[in-house]
Amino acid sequence: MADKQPFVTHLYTADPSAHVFNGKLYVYPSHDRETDIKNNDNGDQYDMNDYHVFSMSEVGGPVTDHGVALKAEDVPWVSRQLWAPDAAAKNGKYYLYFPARDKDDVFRIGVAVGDKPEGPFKAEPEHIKGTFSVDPAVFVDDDGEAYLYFGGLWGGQLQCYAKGSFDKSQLGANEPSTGNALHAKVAKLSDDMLSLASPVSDVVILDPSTSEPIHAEDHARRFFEAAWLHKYNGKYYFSYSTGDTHYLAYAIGDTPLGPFTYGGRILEPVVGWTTHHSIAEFKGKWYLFYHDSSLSGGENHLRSAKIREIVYDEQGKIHLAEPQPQIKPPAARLEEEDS
Ligand code: FUB
Repeated sequence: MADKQPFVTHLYTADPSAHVFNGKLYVYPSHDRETDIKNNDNGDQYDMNDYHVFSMSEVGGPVTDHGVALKAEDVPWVSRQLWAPDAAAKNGKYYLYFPARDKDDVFRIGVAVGDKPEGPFKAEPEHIKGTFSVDPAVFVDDDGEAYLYFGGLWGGQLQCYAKGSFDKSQLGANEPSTGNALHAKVAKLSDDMLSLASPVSDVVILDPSTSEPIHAEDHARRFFEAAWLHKYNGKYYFSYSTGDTHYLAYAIGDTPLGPFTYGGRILEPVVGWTTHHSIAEFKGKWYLFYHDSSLSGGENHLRSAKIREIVYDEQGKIHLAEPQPQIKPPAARLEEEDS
């Protein structure tokens, strides 16, 4: 079965966050680039230094690259690694949220403001106070209240906050192996979208069979990174990557703050280690925006964003509109190469 093709091929694009603004579909991805940095569990190979914004009037139609919307060198607090961004609109302004390492090499989340969906964006001089880790996703509810979701394990440093405050000794590939899994984080945003308006709380994902939080050893279902929140039929869907098991999964809740009950998988493993996505409705259809490394030839950090239609069944469960070609997950593929 032929797989989907990337919708951008002149650059590598990953972590695509999609939104409909003014009747057009805008995608805010990471901009992967080639470097000499060797792959490691810390994610040092993901050494991105700018963002481009893309738009399209139709899914499958021509895609406009609006050029560089923000550069690392223009953000005073950033040292390196512009990772997965997201965008939001409110009060006639557009906001680009982005994670990066600060001058102490600690991941924080920043915001930059623009007058148009495609930017350019001007970054606030400091990161958003109270934020940490990576992968911001902003959801603006129908009542205008905005929520910032974030967090990512290992290279994304979320495990360093397991006890509430930053613990440097937990940098590197560590996460609890027993007890409850670490949770993604959420906070309300202020009306001007530039600061947190509530304490940071846990995005709790419950096991439907026990109504208890998902356990740390349940790597097929626990949150790893790539938070996304969308609303369908009055319910709140929190979706995420399971990291080292390479699934995109989702959980459903009654409020934007959760708790959310695990609902299933959206996508099986793709080519490449990471999997990351967004979900948006455009012209009456729902789409999954995701990435894989097929264009760059396989197991490496150079990823390309793709789009697939999704549908909901009567129970509100998510399904791909067309089946996904099945591949072996990265660990199995690498074992085969070694033997
Ligand atoms: O693109 C860099 C990192 O890889 C993202 O922040 C993660 O979600 C993963 O996709």
